[in-house]
Amino acid sequence: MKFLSPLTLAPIALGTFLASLVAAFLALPALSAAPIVLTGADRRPSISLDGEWGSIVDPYFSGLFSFHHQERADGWFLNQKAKPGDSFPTEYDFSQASKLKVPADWNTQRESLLYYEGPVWYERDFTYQPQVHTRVFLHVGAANYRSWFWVNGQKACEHEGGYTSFNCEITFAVHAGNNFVVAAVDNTRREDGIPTLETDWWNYGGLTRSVSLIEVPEAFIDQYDLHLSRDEKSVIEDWVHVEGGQPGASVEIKIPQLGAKTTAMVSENGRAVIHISVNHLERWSPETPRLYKVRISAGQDALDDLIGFRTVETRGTEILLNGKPIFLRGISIHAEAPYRTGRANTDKDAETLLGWAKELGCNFVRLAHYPHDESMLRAADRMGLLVWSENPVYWALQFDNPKVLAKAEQQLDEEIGTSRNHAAIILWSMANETPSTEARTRFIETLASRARSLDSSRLITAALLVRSEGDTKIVDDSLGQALDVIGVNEYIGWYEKNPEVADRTQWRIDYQKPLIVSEFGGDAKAGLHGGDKDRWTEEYQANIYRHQLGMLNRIAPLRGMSPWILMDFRSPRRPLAGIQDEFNRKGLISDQGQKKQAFAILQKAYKDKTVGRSE
Ligand code: GCB
Repeated sequence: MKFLSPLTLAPIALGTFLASLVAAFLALPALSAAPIVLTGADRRPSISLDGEWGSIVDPYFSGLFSFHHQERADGWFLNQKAKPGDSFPTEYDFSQASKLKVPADWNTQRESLLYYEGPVWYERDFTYQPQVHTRVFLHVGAANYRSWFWVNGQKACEHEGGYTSFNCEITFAVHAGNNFVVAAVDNTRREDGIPTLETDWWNYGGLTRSVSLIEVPEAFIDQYDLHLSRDEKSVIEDWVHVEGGQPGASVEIKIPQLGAKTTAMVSENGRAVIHISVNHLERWSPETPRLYKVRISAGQDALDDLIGFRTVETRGTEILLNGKPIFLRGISIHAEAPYRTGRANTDKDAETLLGWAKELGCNFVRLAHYPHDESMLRAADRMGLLVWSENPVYWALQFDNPKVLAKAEQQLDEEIGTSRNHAAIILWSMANETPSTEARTRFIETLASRARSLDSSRLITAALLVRSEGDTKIVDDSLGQALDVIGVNEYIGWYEKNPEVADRTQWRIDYQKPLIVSEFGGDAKAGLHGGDKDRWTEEYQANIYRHQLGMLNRIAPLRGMSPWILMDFRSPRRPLAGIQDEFNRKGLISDQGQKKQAFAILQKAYKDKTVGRSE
């Protein structure tokens, strides 16, 4: 993310139209060292900017670019109001423009925007009272895909990546009284984007997650990582980073329910190393999703998080949760809102989706194909569902483009930085179904080692493609070397042959590592019935599940599965009229909540534990 250094802009007089113009001219921001990640942002007091925003659909991006495509100094971010006698026409007016709700995608809010891909402007007024010795950030839960933010006409930041939160510092731009924020959000798919041009989900655009203002003191807790040590029994470790913290300043951690407390010192790099011995800790697990209140304080700053403590590691082909082998009875989930469609983003959406996963007998969910929102992760922590968290490195990116790698690294940093304290997350997935090329392998190996250096307490995975020789499926993608857990997607019985072929399929896996079948399945329209051989019927889909379950039990290192998918989701790749109607219908549940026959089949296998070993 690019953002303006407050120092660069401090001398510019605030508030006046002229100042805004100057600022806009100077606007090409100095790149600052590292973007601020606010871990536990949802646990801080904030001023919500959710609600109705003025909006202008701008397919030619005329609000930002002149007729010769130069960046305008008088763009719509100035939020001008025409005055009598003006010597120029003002061709936009946010106060009269139609409204869009935030948080929400624009596609499902306005019929004319269902297929829209391009820029949309948003504007909202807010009153504010700056406090001394306080920094203020515009916290954006997610804006798909690129976004630009201005406050009172001054550029605050630009961001790329549609599924992670980010923070724009606006301390330099706000003043007492009435203020306004203008955002431009552009969901145009890009060849050099992550994801890239091709996906199999709807390209929901807009401010799809909440927007708020977060105030912090000059020195503040920006990131922390607190987890149970794998090496030392009953020790919670790792660090708290204090942005602007002086070396020698102290950080305090308290876990009242454990009677635990420690003080640590901030070192030169802003981090305080944490090491707390705890007694009688109840470890977080799907059966006992125990969360503890953890109070973190540093100088003037403090916040309470709710954290569960558990370990996860591998031993040979086992996955060990709290030292014990576990089988991951999972399901894949898109962030598609149940019943109403569109981007899921509320606690209720999360509880409905994860409630269905629990009803299915799951202890695990694969949150595909991008980082899901904080509500989902909090709900997984509370409900006891282990999570595979995934970045949008999906299909064929420009793996040989260093700029694309930099974007993937930035998105990974944001994903891990914001969600590293969720006990539910056990796996960081680096990619889904990427082509096996050297450039791809190098690219994803770089991401995997970055993920490990950011967080060594979790496991690294990716969903790989498999190849076939006759009736044998071979897992030998060289990317497997960089992974702790191998994920594989296969569609026997749907894209490939018929469901019965699973009965004679053998598997050759060239890695001595745990394996998760991260996708299998087939489409069925809820309520459409026929015989086992009639595609698109519930019976056909159920038959795929029956045969797949038998086959999966013959894969020796199988330690988990997350069939594709819990609920039908919108996808423009799926136009078959009367059946798909632009929904991927591989859900066990329709987008309107109707359970298909395959739901009961998987549920029975999970509840009776007839699939999977090592538990
Ligand atoms: C896949 C992809 C997933 C698709 C699914 C399908 O292999 O990973 O994103 O939606 O297949 O339905 O074809």
